[in-house]
Amino acid sequence: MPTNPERWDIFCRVVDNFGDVAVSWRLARQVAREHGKDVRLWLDDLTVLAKLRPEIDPAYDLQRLDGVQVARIRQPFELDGVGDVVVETFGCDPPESYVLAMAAREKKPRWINLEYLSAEEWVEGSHALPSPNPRLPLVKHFFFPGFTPKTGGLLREESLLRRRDEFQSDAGAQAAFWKSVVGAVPPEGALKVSLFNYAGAPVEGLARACALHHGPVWLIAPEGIAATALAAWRVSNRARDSIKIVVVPFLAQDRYDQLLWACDVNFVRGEDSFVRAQWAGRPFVWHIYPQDDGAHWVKLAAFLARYTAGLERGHAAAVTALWEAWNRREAPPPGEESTPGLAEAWAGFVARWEMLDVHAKSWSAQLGVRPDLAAALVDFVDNAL
Ligand code: TRH
Repeated sequence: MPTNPERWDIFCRVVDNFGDVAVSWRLARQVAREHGKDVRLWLDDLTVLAKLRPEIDPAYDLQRLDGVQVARIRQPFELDGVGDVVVETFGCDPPESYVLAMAAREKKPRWINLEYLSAEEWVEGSHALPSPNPRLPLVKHFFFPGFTPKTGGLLREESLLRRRDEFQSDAGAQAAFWKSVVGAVPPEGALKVSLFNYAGAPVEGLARACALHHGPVWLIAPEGIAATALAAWRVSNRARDSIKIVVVPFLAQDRYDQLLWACDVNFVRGEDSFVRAQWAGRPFVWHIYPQDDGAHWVKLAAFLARYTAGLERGHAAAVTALWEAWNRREAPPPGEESTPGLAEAWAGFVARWEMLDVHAKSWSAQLGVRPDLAAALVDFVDNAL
């Protein structure tokens, strides 16, 4: 750590789920560890971070982990200095008194709004744009994650792809992982599928489709929505013994990476697990956060267009068919088996597994040569502002 490192204050407010905190924590840890900044992560609710990092004790207002000071946003907010760099994630607005203190500082802090990830075209045009504050002598800049060089890139720790490759080429490490999480090692040739989705995903339809698979299938679900649906399915489908339903505890964030690395197909959701699945270099299916106005279909199509661009037409169609079937929310019409097309789409996807696995590795390699988001943000803040 340089003698007098710059102070970064990163603010995050928990809306719902884990992703906002997951992204904010990852950024904070990387800016501290890999760029030597003095980082403080402000959260209004510490219970979510404690799920991702069990070392965190939600009872403490201030604690340190991995070189990051984790502080609670208390009401009324107690000002304790202002950062040289201020990052608000997903438009969460730092406390008013803090913003006034930013404006009062002689050397104005550099203020960043880290936006949500999208593969849509318009992101490039909005990335790094300034937004002068209408009433205070402050300028905020928008920083957009993304999949192209004209965006802020993706969160990726320095050692991530090296650790992934070491794990995926070490059968012993994988066996140790499975024993520690499940208490057993999947049989040779079993298709290992991890499930992390929102409510409404046709989980039972997928279990039925897996039951038609020619070999053993392990369906692994961290406790939550998928695990509950699978347990219900298991009750009325005891006979289908080629399927092993494996419910595991919610894993610490870095262990969840290993689950993604150890599986053959990963069903992921939201933003952070979506990106981690891409770094895992394995075929994956994205359950996008559904928006009432259906805007999520545009986001899904934008990413699919980029992701399948390098794929032969039949393979691209197979990926698209499964992703669309998985994101269809309507329950199957009464008396019908499952979400229309899911079983066929799943069979078509699995039948192309080898090709899709090669593609998944080339996709993560393609993204992996670009600067990661934390490095791009530090560079932007240090050299462009
Ligand atoms: O929890 P999410 O659904 O969060 C999302 C995102 O914030 C998204 O931007 C927002 O629009 C939406 O909520 C409302 O999904 P996400 O982003 O994948 O975050 C989940 C985190 O949980 C990710 O870091 C992986 C982690 N995780 C574990 O650490 N252990 C586990 O066992 C599992 C299943 C997940």
